Amino acid sequence: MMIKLFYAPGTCALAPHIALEWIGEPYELQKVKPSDPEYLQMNPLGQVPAMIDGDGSVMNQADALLKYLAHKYPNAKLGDDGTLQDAYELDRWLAFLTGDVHPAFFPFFVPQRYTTDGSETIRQTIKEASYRLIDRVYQHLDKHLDGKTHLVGDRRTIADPYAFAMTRWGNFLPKPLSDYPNLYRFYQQLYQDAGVQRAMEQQGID
Ligand SMILES: N[C@@H](CCC(=O)N[C@@H](CS)C(=O)NCC(=O)O)C(=O)O
Repeated sequence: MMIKLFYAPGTCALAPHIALEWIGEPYELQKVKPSDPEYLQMNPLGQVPAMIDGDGSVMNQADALLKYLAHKYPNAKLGDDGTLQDAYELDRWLAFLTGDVHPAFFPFFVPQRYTTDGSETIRQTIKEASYRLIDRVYQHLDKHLDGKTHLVGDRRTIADPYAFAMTRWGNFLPKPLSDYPNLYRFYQQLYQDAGVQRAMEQQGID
């Protein structure tokens, strides 16, 4: 039985989706609405991505799924290179994406969860605050990517599609992505990748 990935278009589920494309083994895709009662039964967190591998139980958390895929398919060489330093570098960037970049976007995508006041003005203020958080993490990524094509080492790893999915969200912000030249170049390079293109096409996004 093959791996099945549950996704919603354009979300962080794009990261494991691209990794699956790069791995090149057959997999199944299922589009879901995270708040759908049927999906909630399967994944009570009401979040995507989720994954099932064969008869196994439901798995979630984007970075854990990415690491699982890298470990399961070592020939795809998407994990660390076996050295302690590289393992640390990969973990550090996955942690930054999960713990800093992704949460910086939450108040932008779901401002209503950050206030008990339902007024439009407050929501707008919350979004403005998220722009500052996003700017901080994007600047950090931009600086790191100076002279680099990949996030970790000189090769593609699971950190790249994760960063790509979150850089793509930059297209929805008032500040243009091109204000972060290295991040923009990273985004454009990956955008042209065949696996990235296939995953985006399957999700119906660009
Ligand atoms: N910590 C989770 C976060 C996943 C997450 O928040 N996913 C978003 C899409 S990018 C989602 O499903 N949001 C739906 C919701 O929160 O209602 C992970 O890393 O997988």
